[in-house]
Amino acid sequence: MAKAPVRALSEPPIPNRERPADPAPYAATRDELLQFYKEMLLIRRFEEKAGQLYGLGFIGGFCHLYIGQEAVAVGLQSALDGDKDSVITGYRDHGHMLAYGIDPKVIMAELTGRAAGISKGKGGSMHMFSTEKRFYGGHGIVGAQVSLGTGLAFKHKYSDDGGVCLAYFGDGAANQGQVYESFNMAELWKLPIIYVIENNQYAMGTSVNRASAEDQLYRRGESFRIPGIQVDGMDVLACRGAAEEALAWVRAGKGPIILEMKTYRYRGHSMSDPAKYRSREEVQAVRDKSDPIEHVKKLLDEQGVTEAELKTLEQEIRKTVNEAADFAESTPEPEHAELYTDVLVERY
Ligand SMILES: Cc1ncc(C[n+]2csc(CCOP(=O)(O)OP(=O)(O)O)c2C)c(N)n1
Ligand SMILES: [Mg+2]
Repeated sequence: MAKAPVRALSEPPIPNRERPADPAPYAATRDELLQFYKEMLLIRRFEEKAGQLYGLGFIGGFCHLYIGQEAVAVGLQSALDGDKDSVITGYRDHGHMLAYGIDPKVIMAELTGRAAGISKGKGGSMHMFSTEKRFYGGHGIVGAQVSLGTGLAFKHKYSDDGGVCLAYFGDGAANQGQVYESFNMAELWKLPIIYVIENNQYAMGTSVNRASAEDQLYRRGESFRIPGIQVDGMDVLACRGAAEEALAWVRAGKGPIILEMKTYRYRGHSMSDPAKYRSREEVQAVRDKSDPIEHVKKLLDEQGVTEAELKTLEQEIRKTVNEAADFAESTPEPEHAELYTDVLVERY
């Protein structure tokens, strides 16, 4: 009997699988580019203000800022269908909410623990939710949103609603066991989900290279036959281009896909971070060379958008953020009776 051919270990894997095409950068119109700029700048100014309010004692508990990573949420979410797709993320969630067009006032009021906050002031920074917008949190358990997101994708498939789930998680979360159980099910059942690894290079104080045997995180789905694409997460057009490719893959019924977004967190992990694990020069070099907002600013300049136009925009954004902060400081805290509501959902 003829023996099955033996492949040398050094040979590349058998190319028996279809792969997504390499994404092209999104060809944005002038107006779309302006919109990206606006949304990214809103996230940045909002987060700076949140940092200040934290320092002043208006915000309690944990608070993880998204500064530096703005292009990821804005680029990816701009490609979604707001009527049917869903989003889930971890605790670094303010930017994702803002990129979804959720009112900055109710996000800031959630941060300050007020009744008008999007989770009635009971969730805080890490547990923001808007089921109305199909934004399912806001989760403090590292990696939990990957399994929950896989459940959301199951729901999309089960009810045949045409939706896709975008499930964000970090480079640190990518080493959690439940991520791989989820990958297996998602591919087996061809669930409509895009796994977005926001590789901001650090999990608290541990760099990705110190913690990950395979640090090319887009490859993490290989043994489950889930394709992956590595994306410049500091370039909003690259992010949007990758989202288009990933959505086309998933919407065609080909199952899950992984996007590894190479990005960078400028601020500390949370509001208390000794910052001993990297140098100031490292952070400054990224700010100088790869800032996602400066990048779009240059593109806008090439499109003939003037400094004066950008200044007006900046003033509008500062006004929006200041109004959100004033609201968040002045609106009342929840009634004590609220301790007993939203604790259990009963279904009959
Ligand atoms: C299951 C679990 N383990 C540990 C923690 C503590 N913890 C909070 S954030 C974090 C780092 C996660 O890093 P990463 O996934 O890269 O996300 P990033 O903070 O960079 O956005 C850890 C270990 C936790 N919240 N949950
Ligand atoms: Mg990280």
